[in-house]
Amino acid sequence: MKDTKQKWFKEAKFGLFIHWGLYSVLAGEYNGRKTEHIAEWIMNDLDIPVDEYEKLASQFNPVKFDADSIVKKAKDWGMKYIVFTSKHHDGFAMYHSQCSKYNIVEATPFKRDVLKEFQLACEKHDMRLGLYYSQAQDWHDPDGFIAKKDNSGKNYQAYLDRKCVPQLREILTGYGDIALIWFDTPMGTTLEQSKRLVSVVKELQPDCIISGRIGNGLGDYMTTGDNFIPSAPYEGDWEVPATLNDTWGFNKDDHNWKNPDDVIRLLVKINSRGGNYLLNIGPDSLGQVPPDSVRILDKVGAYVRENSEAVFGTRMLPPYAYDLEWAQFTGKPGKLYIHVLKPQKKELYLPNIANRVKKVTLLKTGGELPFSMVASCEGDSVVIITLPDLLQQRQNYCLAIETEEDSPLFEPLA
Ligand code: H79
Repeated sequence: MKDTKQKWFKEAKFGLFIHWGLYSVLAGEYNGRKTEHIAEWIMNDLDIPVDEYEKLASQFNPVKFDADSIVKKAKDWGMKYIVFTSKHHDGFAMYHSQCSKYNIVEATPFKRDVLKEFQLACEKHDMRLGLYYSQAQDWHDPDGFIAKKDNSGKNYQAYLDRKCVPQLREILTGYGDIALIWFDTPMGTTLEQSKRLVSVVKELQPDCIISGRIGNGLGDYMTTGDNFIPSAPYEGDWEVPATLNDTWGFNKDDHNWKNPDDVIRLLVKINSRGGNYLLNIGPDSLGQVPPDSVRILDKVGAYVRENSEAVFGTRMLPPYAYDLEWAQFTGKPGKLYIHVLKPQKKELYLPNIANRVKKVTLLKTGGELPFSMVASCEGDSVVIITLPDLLQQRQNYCLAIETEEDSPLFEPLA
């Protein structure tokens, strides 16, 4: 079982992933060819030569970028941490690196250290900042790994010594407290090499936690597969990285946006199973967050804000906790929250609740709802909650149940 030993991560439940880099300039299309896949992979997918891809830097001038407004939005959406791509697989540093000129300050007309701007905005808005860093794949450095290519001639150790470790030191010493390092795709990283990366991180920032994708089982918490939502709970600390459409980096042609109602359901589903939801935005070449992402997250954020007690700080519910078509459940000791996600009629029936219910309230207002506990024909106890007129046929609201016992337990459903 993974344990970050960091209370903030256990309680966070909702974070913002930001994928932003040179690939955002291409927005899914290079020389009239479109990628069919995740847009930040375009260099690899369309076999763009290094010297061609490098030229994107001279076109990268995101004058609309405003770290403060993005961090403020994340705060409004109820998110507790941000993870920003300091260097993705393409090898381009989104901060002022001293050990590679291939960085946003030295290689672009923009010349601004956007990581520094994120740091200051996060400090101002009391937001934790984590950094994605691609430790094994680097399509720019001759010794970085490249997925789907022949890597036999690579001296990965030389890459670690020359670029990866020095850059890790930079991001861990120049940008304040870093909440976590989000390593990804370990590829050929050996156990010794993973251990070295852990020691570099912990030596510089002992409280900085390390994602599961450092490889060799060393991470402080478990990261599920991209967009993988487990149906059963996991013990310990874990997180689902997820997209709002089908790409991480900006793709102008990807309009396959998730429905905000589905995103709300996914959030509370992950929370009920004990996990955090790290939800992605991919700003465009000007630094603007896609309006559809804002539209979706505004709606999700309104739900989270109104019902933050039923999201933030919730614990894993037992594996047999309800997973109903119309509702998801989250819980804390002595509290059970029913997220009502589909319109319901006058009465809600909750069978098989083992605990004795003390009180039912509408979480948003604190207003009490009448309820009764009766024995079903099968002999279990059923809680019947009467919905006021105002809630009937509504959806996306949350009811809080106070129970007598210390934790919200269910009997297994038959
Ligand atoms: O940063 C995001 C992704 O770029 C990264 N992880 C998330 C958080 C990631 N790295 N690897 N992968 C995701 C999976 C790679 C899938 C691939 Fe493909 C399938 C790579 C090669 C085949 C898709 C299809 C991308 C290129 C072709």
